Amino acid sequence: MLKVQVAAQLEEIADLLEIQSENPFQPRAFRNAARALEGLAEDLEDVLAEGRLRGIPAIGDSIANEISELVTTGGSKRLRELRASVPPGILEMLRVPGLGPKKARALQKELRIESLEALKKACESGAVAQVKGFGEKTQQKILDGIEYLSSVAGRFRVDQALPRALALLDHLRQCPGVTRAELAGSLRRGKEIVKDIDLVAASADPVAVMDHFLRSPDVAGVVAKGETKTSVRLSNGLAADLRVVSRIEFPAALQYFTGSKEHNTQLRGIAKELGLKLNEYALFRGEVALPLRDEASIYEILGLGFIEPELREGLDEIRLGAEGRLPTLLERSDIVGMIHVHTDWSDGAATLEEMVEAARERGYRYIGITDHSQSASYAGGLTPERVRKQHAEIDRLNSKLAGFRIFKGIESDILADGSLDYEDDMLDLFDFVVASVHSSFKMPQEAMTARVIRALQDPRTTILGHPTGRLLLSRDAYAIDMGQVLKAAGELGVAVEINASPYRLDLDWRLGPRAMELGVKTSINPDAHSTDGMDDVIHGVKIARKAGFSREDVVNTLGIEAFAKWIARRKSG
Ligand code: DGT
Ligand code: CA
Ligand code: ZN
Repeated sequence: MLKVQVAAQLEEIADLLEIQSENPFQPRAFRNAARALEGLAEDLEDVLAEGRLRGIPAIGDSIANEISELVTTGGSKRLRELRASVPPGILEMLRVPGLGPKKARALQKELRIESLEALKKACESGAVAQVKGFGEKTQQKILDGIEYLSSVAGRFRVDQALPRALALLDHLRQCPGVTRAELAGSLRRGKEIVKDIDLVAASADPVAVMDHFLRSPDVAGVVAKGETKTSVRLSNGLAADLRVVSRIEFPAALQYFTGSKEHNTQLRGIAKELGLKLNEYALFRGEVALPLRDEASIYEILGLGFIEPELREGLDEIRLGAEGRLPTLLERSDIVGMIHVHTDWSDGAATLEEMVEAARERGYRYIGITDHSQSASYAGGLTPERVRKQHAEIDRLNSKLAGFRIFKGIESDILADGSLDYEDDMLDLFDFVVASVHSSFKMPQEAMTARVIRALQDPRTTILGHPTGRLLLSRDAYAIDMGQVLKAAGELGVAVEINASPYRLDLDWRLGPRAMELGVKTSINPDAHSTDGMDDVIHGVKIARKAGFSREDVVNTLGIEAFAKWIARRKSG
């Protein structure tokens, strides 16, 4: 069983416990254990086999037993009992943004509400507002949440899908008859939200491959099983489709099932113009299938160079390909600086030293520490005094480090009037400033746009953080005119981050071409709140590639000295 699955089951136990009882300690212990598992770098099976589970600080004896039962049997007695004692509708209610187990328990107790439908009715009749601790505002929030839930139903963030997809792929590649297996669909294209997982495999024995696929540990149910296509449902509700084709058909099938549909339609048009025919099996001239070495051969034959999967959205990639003007996309290895990192000086989980060490281990050459600024009291924002202390600590560490540098940054709140969150002489102490909106989200668009642009005009602002404030599948962007913001950023020389957290992925890739046209640079920032959070950079790189960014467009590809010069340039100008 996968780490993420075990973690999810521990979270479910925590939810169920919290619905059942007011004692906060047990649920918290399960949640901490879930987080510890997610952060585990090694294989869970190995850790378990070597009896090292109890050595993990957040995992006590009883939870360790629970975990080993989950891993070895795929379930646990505790979980089954809890599930049986809590109506399933209540668990479903927890998916409503802002409705936690505590509120769900109160609603069950006071109004006997045990399902989403009942909850919706009770909100509409005004009954929820009457419950102690709820009120009109909460009732409206719940109603909005229910509506949002139905609008995002059946969609998953990339972090909910990618690890499972890679595990399936791994499993498939272990099947003896499989010669090739790849990810296709929206996940291969690097979309931030996906509907399902698509896989394509090549084998002479599709039936054996299908059977092997069904034995993947994450498969919870079979939706359809055929000779060439099998659809399953995974333990988190996500669907996965596997197509098995012959080795000869594989390149065309991979191309077809990678999509997008719009891209494919345009590509077929190009083929037609050349007197060829493209479908999911082959590229034909007349009745003859042209020999294809791999997927890239298709694009070559069609005279398009190679169009990277991330660009295949049916925008202008085919025209660019035909004109030989496709960008050389950013690569993961181009990113050498780890920018936008929180430590336990504010709301991060790890110490400054641990974050520095983690960045070094991952091969980065510098790190930009950005804890929260003083107004962010909810996140342990730094008072001026704490800033000075942190800087002394950074100086101390920097003096010990060779070939690696810590830059002194801050994630400064953009206050409601657009000013930054410290006096100017304080701001001057930082090497760079990431300016972000964390409050007063509900401004009219014009006011929000002016507020953010005012922050960009401060010469101390280096990077605009998560520019629209969206949380994927849970909170919409605030009203803001990104066209104007990008224009200002381009003129002022402020970079706009691609926040690489899979919950954000903000700047949206769809704005990439516009940003580049306006001369806006970006920075791929994990917004890491733990050492593992640094690995979110991979999601940011995919989005940057979708946006069409090249290495030159991204500031944290610069070496130490060049980056230092880049961040200093506005202040001195
Ligand atoms: P998703 O699943 O909504 O996140 O997005 P996709 O792009 O993965 O869509 P999906 O899973 O329905 O189909 C995978 C690919 O298969 C799609 O990108 C292109 C290809 N495909 C599926 N149906 C059609 C179709 O009706 N026409 C064409 N041209 N291609 C299709
Ligand atoms: Ca798909
Ligand atoms: Zn932030």
